[in-house]
Parts: sequence; C-alpha cells; structure tokens
Amino acid sequence: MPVYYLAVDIGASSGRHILGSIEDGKIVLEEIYRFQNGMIKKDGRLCWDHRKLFEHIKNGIKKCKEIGKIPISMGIDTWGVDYVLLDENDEVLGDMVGYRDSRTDGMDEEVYRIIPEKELYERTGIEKMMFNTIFQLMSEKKHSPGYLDRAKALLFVPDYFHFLLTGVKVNEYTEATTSQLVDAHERNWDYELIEKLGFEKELFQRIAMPGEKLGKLRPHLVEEFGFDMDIVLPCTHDTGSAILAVPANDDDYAFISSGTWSLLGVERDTPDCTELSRANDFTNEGGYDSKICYLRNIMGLWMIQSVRHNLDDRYSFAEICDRAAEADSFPSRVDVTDNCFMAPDNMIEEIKNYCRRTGQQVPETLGETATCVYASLAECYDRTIKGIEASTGRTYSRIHIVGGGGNAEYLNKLTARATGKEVHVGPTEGTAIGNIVAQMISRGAFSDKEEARNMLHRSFDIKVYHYPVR
Ligand code: LRH
Repeated sequence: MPVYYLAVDIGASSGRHILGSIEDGKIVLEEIYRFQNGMIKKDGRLCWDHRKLFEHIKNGIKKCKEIGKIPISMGIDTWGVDYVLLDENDEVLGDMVGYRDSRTDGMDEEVYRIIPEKELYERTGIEKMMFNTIFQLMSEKKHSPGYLDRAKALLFVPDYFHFLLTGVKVNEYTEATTSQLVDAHERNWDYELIEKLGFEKELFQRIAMPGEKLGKLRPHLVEEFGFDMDIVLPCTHDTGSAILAVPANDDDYAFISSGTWSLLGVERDTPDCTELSRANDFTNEGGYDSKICYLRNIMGLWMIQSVRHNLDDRYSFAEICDRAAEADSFPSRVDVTDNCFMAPDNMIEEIKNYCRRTGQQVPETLGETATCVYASLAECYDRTIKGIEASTGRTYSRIHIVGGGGNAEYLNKLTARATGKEVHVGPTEGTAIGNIVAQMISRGAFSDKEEARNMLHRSFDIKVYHYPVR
C-alpha cells in the first residue's frame, strides 16, 4: 500500500482534495473531492463563506476513509491576503471579508500618512495591491474598529482552517508575506511597522515555515473521521506551492503560476526592494526554503472566467479559446493590471468601455472579447519578463507555466509568440502538487526540493510551445 499525502487546494472559484503518492518512481495524483467557491455578498460586503468551506474540507477528508486511502498527512493552501480575527473564545469576529471587496478604497493614503510608500516597500518588498492585508486592517481600524479592539489573534485563511483541525495557531510564512507587514529581509513580522500603524502586536502569531509539522487532528475530529494524521504546513499561499511544482532545477526560466491570477516571476535568494523594482510593480513574496518569489501579480484568467460567467457559463474554456483563435486579428488591447477589472458588475461591458475610452475598436463578439483579453495578457507577460530581466541583469530562455491556466492552448501560443521564449506547460495541477511535495519532503520521501523537482519532470506531461512553430 503506498503512503498517501492529502493536499487541500482552495482557489477563488473552486477547491479540491488531491491524494498524492509515489508509485514506480513517479508522483501519482488522485482527485477525490471537488467543490465550488466564490465570494458572496453579506451585509454589503464581499465575503467568503468560511463555515461552508470548512464543511467541504471535512467532507473531502471523510472521502479518504470511504475509499480506503488514509493519508499520513495533509496540508491546506489558498489564495493570499485574507484573514479572520478571533476573539478570546476563538470565535470569528465579523466575517471573512474577501479581497475583491471595496472596503480598502482610499486606505493607501491612510497608510502612507504613517509610513511613506517607498519606505514601506523598502521594508516589506511587497507590491502595492489594494487588497493587501495592511490595507484591509487599516480599513477595519477606520471603519469598524470594534472587531480589532476585541481581537486576540489574526489568522490567514489557511492558518484558520489548520487551527480548526489542530487547535494550533501560527501564521505560515509564505501567506504572511502577502500581508505587506513582514520584514522581507528578516522573514519575520515587522513589529516596528505594525506598532507604527497602530495594530496590536499580540494579534500576530509565530511565523512558521513550510514543512513544519503543526500537529495532529483534534480528538473530536479523529472520532468524526475515524482516523488521525499529521497536519504539515505546505506553502499555504497557493503561489508558493505552485512555484515549488515547477519541473526544473536550473535557473534559466521565469515561471507563470496561471489560474484566476497570473503570477509571473523568478525565484531569488534575497529580496529586491529597490526603487526600480517598486516602480515596475514587482513583489517579493515568501517561497519554499526561504526563497523569494520575485513576481508581478497580473489579473490573469479572472477576466475570462468573468466573461464566461456574463454569458451564463454557456461556453467551455476550450470553446472560448477556439473563438478567440478565430478572431486572432482583432487589434484592441486592455491593461490587464487595471483596477477597473478587479470586480466589475459586468466584465464584457467593462472591456468594451475600456476600448471605447482609449479610442480602440470595441469588441462585439465573444471571440473578439476573448482575443482582446488573451493577447493583452500575453503582451503583459512580455513586458513583465523584460522588467524582470532589467531587475536581475540577465535573460531567461524559457517560461514554465504551472496551474490550470496552462489548459488555455491559445494563450500558450500567444505567450510564445509575444515573448519569443520557449514555453513549457505543466503540470496543470501545480498548486496541489507543490502542496504534496512539501509534505513529502517533510516526511523524508525526498531529501530536498531538487530531488522532488526531478521526479516531477518524470511524472507529468510537459507540453512545449515555440514561436515560430517548430
Ligand atoms: C492567487 C493569489 C495571488 C493574489 C491573491 C489575492 O490565488 O494568491 O497571489 O495576491 O490570490
């Protein structure tokens, strides 16, 4: 019987439980449970339904028992920045507000009144994104301080679920860095910054590194599931997990973790908090092995997901790609990092408005709209890679795309065309694989991430795109 490891990978639109094992020298995956996710409007705020999410987490764990494949350990990864505040009884204060909510509007000015933007970047290395935890907390402080006053602990989304499973409170490092409150060099909370901003230092928990064994299941859960297992921290930030799953051991590549967001960057040993880096919107997020994931947050396939949703989800993603390919010559482009695309009422209208505003041809068909998004994404990838090359003073000959966005064939082709680089696509379950790999390394199944990445290369199909096509 192989040893099983369970990854719970929760994204903005869906979550999945994936069992991983090593069989015949390869990593084998089995998806055993899948569920929908999304932000819901609650009291005028966009929120995550954390109770429902935890029910799904438990249902998926029970599935292991049903199919007779009991994992030795499990770990959860999610998106970044969002959190809950807990009171003295460990109850959630208010809601788990989602990052697309507008509560952070204007909070940059509030924060920069206390600490100038440039200094904030020098300390944290984190790109200004209006949803960063720093701005969310400032919004709570300004608009509803009651919760912050009563709070005893701040846990990020994966930290909270790990706490519900084990009873242990920590802030896992990779996720914590997305808050913009971690000292990029020290890899610990920037307590001076936290104090300056007027947040209670005690809210912030011990920073725990990926790979740490957090504990066992709480006794009542052992009873409910019918088995016990270790909870091992993966990179709980999905980006960190996805990057761990890049099937390469050299450094001649940039990665794109492609899903709802496109995270494009390179792994570095030390943070780059220079003015050039800030001006180019690069961020220094925490990665596995204390690496720095030096990358840019690009809007990604969220725009295509939303366009699809505006059409009542009638078209599959593959169909959307085909329509886009038919409209290949459509000339208009949008800025895929523009805030107007964060949470518009109607994405199709927002794209049309953008084109109208900028004096470009307005897309009329699904194909034209999708081409406009895909081509704009590919061109943004090209600009971003050039920016990274300027920062690191070297060039990269390949791009590795990991994550579900790798299924967008048309976008892969456009990426090769726009960048002139070799594009290697796969594994498409990158995030879950990275989560599992961190658990496997922690248990000693691999001596280090290099050994794991070698096995990834042997285990999954990697498709290569060239332009011109060879
Ligand atoms: C992608 C992601 C990304 C963003 C965040 C909101 O899932 O983790 O890093 O910063 O969600």
